[in-house]
Amino acid sequence: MKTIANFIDGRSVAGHGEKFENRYPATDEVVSVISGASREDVDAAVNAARAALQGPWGKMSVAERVVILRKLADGIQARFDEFLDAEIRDTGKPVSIASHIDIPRGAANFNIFADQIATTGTEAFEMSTPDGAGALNYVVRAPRGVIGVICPWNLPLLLMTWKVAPALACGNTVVVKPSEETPSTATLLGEVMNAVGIPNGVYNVVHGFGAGSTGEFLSNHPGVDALTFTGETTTGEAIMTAAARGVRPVSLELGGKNPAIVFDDADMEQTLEGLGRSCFANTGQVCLGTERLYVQRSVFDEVVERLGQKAKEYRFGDPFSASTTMGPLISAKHRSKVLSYYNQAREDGATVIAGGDVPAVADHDNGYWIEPTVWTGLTEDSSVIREEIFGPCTHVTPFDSEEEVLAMANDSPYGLATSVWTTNLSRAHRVSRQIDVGICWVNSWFLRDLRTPFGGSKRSGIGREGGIHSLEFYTEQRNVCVKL
Ligand code: NAD
Ligand code: 6OD
Repeated sequence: MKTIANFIDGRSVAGHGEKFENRYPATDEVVSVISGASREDVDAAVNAARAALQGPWGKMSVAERVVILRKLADGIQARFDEFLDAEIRDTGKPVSIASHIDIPRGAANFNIFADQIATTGTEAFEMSTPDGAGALNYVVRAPRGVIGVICPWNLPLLLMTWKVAPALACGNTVVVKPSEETPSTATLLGEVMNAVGIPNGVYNVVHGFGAGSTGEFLSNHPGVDALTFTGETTTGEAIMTAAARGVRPVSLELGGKNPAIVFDDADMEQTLEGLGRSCFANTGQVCLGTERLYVQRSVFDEVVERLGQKAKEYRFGDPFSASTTMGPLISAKHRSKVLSYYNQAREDGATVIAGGDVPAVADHDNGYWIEPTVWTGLTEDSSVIREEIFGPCTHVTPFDSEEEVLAMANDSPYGLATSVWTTNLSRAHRVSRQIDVGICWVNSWFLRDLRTPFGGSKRSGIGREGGIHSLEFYTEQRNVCVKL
């Protein structure tokens, strides 16, 4: 049995908090025991992170940090199979996904932010003064200090490094609280940090739960200078409340109930391929995934039929097998939540086009499996259409006009992402800017350029990360005014 400890000040440290087990979602077997961090352990991690700001890390030039970031990317690639194994055992996601998305992006995040910090300048303004001598204003970027990083379980390494890489690029130190469901890759990254010579205390990991536990200890810790969080909207509210104490900057990447819109002139092959991924990839556990699909009436039957067919083609099974295309959900608890919406859809009178149940999976009877599901026939006020389910399911609603579909797409408390499928270029531009979301993909989905601003509007978050936008969050800009 693997034991997982905290990573504090460059060392593996058994926690004094709650001990808990982690289960393999594909079989329900216990795969590791984690020693959670107590309040004192979190204290030690934050203190180590603060002390590291005063050590060699705080004196490094940008160029030196860039070299280290690139070594971190290489260090992940060098231990690719270990990261892959750890991520699959924690999440149950198929090897095809983890090897093409999670682990490569975990490494890429370090290279991207090495590029960003190496090439980003700051503003300068020449000004005139009454005596004619003039003055020069320029801006310097200072690290914010100790960053608290609180992460979810759906793309563990990817989403954690999405925040840790820019934080380190900017010269901060971090204390990471991974999800209790997925403690492994953050811990493994500690070994890579040591291997590439990152000074002790720059990267720390504390394990445990959220409210009343490690997450709360970290977000409330007065030694944390800024908080960055990805997870549910209600948790985001708690983190924001904690950040208010001490007036600390906070970045929130939260939940979604993302619409997709298919017009009758869409390229159907491309559209169905994209929708198959956006509705079902990672067993629907992607914050950007489509759970509300709006299809123009003349192609409604075709899209429903073909999407239903796609849902039925997924293959469940051993996540380590290349032929498995759908893994289990993260936990028994999460499956109960998703199933409650499957039941609600039936009670509300939905037509179940595909799925709707728990499949039997040979040799993996106890895994947290769920069928990819397509519904039609619900009214827009159904909780199935309004609330984030975070499972492999979508409801399809027909529409007649642009005006009507825009009203339905925007009628949500969330505003994370959308996709619009059409071959009419004018319509693509016209519609995409009218949807109140942070990201609109046209004829694609989850196509990421990491320099772009990433985040949500409404209850899907506050702030933007990515490229220069991450530097805005992870540094404080200071103006220097020099009288000439
Ligand atoms: P969650 O909010 O339950 O947990 C996220 C993290 O917060 C975990 O580490 C948890 O232990 C911690 N936490 C929970 N309560 C806390 C508290 N009171 N104080 C401090 N920490 C606390 O989310 P989850 O179930 O892990 O992830 C799924 C959710 O994340 C979905 O809503 C999904 O949409 C969202 N998500 C959003 C994005 C995005 O970029 N917008 C990306 C991925 C996931
Ligand atoms: O690609 C990213 O940078 C990102 N933050 C993806 C989020 C996916 C949500 O599940």
